[in-house]
Amino acid sequence: MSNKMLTYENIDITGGFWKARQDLNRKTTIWNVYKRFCDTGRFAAFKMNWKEGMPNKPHYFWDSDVAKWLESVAYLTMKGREPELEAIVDEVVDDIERGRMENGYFNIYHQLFEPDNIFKKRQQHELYCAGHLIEAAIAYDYATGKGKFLSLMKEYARHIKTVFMDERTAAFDTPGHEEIELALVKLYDYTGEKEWLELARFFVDMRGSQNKMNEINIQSHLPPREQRSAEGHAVRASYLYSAMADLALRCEDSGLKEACDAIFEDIITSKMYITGSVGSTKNGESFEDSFRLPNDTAYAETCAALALALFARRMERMDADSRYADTIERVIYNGFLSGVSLDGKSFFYENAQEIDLENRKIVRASLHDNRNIHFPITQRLEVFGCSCCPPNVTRFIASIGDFVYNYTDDTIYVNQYMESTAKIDGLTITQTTEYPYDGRISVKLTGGARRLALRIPGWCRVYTIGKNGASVSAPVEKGYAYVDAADGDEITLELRITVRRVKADSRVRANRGMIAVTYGPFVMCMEGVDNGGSLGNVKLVGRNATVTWDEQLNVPAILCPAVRETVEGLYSDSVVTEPFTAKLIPYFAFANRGETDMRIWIENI
Ligand code: FUB
Ligand code: ZN
Repeated sequence: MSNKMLTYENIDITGGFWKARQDLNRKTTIWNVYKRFCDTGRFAAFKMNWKEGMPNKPHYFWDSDVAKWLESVAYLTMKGREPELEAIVDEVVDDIERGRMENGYFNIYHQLFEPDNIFKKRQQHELYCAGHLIEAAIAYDYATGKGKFLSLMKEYARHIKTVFMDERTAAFDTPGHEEIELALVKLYDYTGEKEWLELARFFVDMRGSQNKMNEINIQSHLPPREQRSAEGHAVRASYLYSAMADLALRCEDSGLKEACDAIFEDIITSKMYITGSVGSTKNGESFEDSFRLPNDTAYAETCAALALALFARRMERMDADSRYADTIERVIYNGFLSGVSLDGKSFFYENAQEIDLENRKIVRASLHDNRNIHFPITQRLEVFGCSCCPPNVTRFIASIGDFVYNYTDDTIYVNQYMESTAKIDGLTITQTTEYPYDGRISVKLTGGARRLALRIPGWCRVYTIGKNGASVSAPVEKGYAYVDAADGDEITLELRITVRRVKADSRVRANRGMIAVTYGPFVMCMEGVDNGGSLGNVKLVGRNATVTWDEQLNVPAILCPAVRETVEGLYSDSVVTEPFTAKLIPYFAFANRGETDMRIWIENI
C-alpha cells in the first residue's frame, strides 16, 4: 500500500494534552536548551574560533546538538513566527557559511582539530552531524522560505556524494552513526531530486557488505536486507531501520521491507520495555538479547524511544496495521515523554524503569558487586556532556502532529488522537477530544467524502462508533475500524478507558510474578514520595482501583489497596503486614518531586 503522510505543516494541534506540551516547548524548553547550549559553548563553537586554553572545547558531534535545536525552531516557526529564535538560526547559518570549506564540507571539530582526518574516522560522526544539519535546513527552508541554509547543505550533500559514492575516496564506506540516510530521503522528498534517494540507498546498501561481526554495534554485521533482528546501538539501529523503511516505501523494495518487518517484530515481541523504551544496556547503548529487559539497570535512552517511533511511523505507511500506531502511542505517552520534566526544563538521557534507592546503596557499598553495574540517574538534568536527547525532544514535540494521519486516495487513517485541525487533499478534518484523559473523540470531515480508518488502541476492549449521533457498525481489520464519512459528517469514537493489570512474557525474568498497571495508553508507576518511601516490600492487593486526579502533577492517578510486608529476620514465616492505599501516577510524570523510589512492576496478591 503506497501511502501518503500528512506532515507538521498541514496539521495544527489546537488543544488538549499535546497542545499543552507544545506550548511549554515553545515558551520554556526551547529557550532552556538554548541557554544550556550557550553555557556549554555549543553555539559559540560555530564561530570556529576556539583556541587551546579556552573553555568548552568543541566536541565531535556538537554540530548535531545545535542542528536539532535549529530544526525545532523551524517547526515552531511553521506554527507562529518567533523573530528572536529565527535571528539565532540565521546567525548560525551565517556562521556555517563563513566557516565551511570551499567544497561545501562543514564540521566544527574536524575543521578545527583534525583537518587531515576528514572522512577518515568512521566513528567520528561527520555524516551523522551532516544529516542533522540537512534535516534542519529542509525544515527551515519550508518554514521561512529563506533558502540559504538549504543551499549550503545541498552543496555539502553534493560533496558527500562525490567523495563517498562517485569517487569512493573516503576511508570508510558508510557512517558509523546512521542518520544521514533519513535526511537524504527527506531531501529527496522535499526537492524531488533523485540523487539524494540514490545516495541514501547507497549508504544502506553498502552497510555490512564486508560482514564484520565485530561491528554489530553499528549494524554492520550483515547487509541491512539480510538483517532480521534489532542489534547494537539502539539509536543508530533505529535510525537505520527508519531509513530502510523509507527506502522500502519509495523504491518498492520488498527485500528491505522483509527485513524491516522481521526487525520490527523482533523489537516489539522481545526487546522493548512496556514504556516503549529500547536499548536496555549502557554497554554500547544497545539492544540486548531477546527478553533481557532489566528494570533497575535499564538504559532506555530518550533518543532511542523517539527513534523507535520514527521507525514505526514509516512502517505504518506500508501496512494498515494498528500495531505500528500502538507502538508509537506507547512511546509518546511513556518512554519518550519521561525524557522531559513537567516544567519543561530538564531531561533524562537514560530513563529508569525502576528506582530502588536502598538497593543502590547496598550495591555501591559492596566489595563484590559494584564493578559493572550501571544505574540510571534518578533526577533529570538541564544539559549533559553528551546532550543529544534534549534537542531531540524539542524537535519531536514541535512536530508531534506528524504522527496523527496518513492517507491513500480513498482512506484517511486516524492513527493518533489529538485535538487538531488538518488539511488533507482539500478536505478539512477536525478532531475534538480530551484524549488520553478521556476516551471520547469526535472526527469531523468537511470539503468531501472519505473512508475513515479509526485506530482502536490495543489496550481498548470496549468501544462504540457513531455517525452524526447514531451508532454505526464499522468493520475492523488489523486494528482499524473503517467507516464512510460524507462531507459534513461527524464520526464519534468512544473508547472505554479502564485500569488494566498487565503481565510480561515469563522470559522477561525481571518481571516474573509481577504486574504493571496501565490506564489507557499510560503505563502507571508508584513513587516512594506517594507511598511511604521505600517500595521494595510493597504488594498490591486484589483488583480494586479508583481513578482520581493528582492536582499537583496535573495527571490522572490510580488508588489501589496494597500492603507493606516486613519479614521478621533474614528468613522467616513470620511476616508483619501493614495495609495501605497505594497511589500510582503515569510513568512519564515520575521524578518531578525529588529523588525517590519508583516501580512499574509490582507484585499483586
Ligand atoms: O553518538 C551520538 C548520540 O550520542 C547517540 O545517538 C546517543 O546514543 C549518544 O551516544
Ligand atoms: Zn540521546
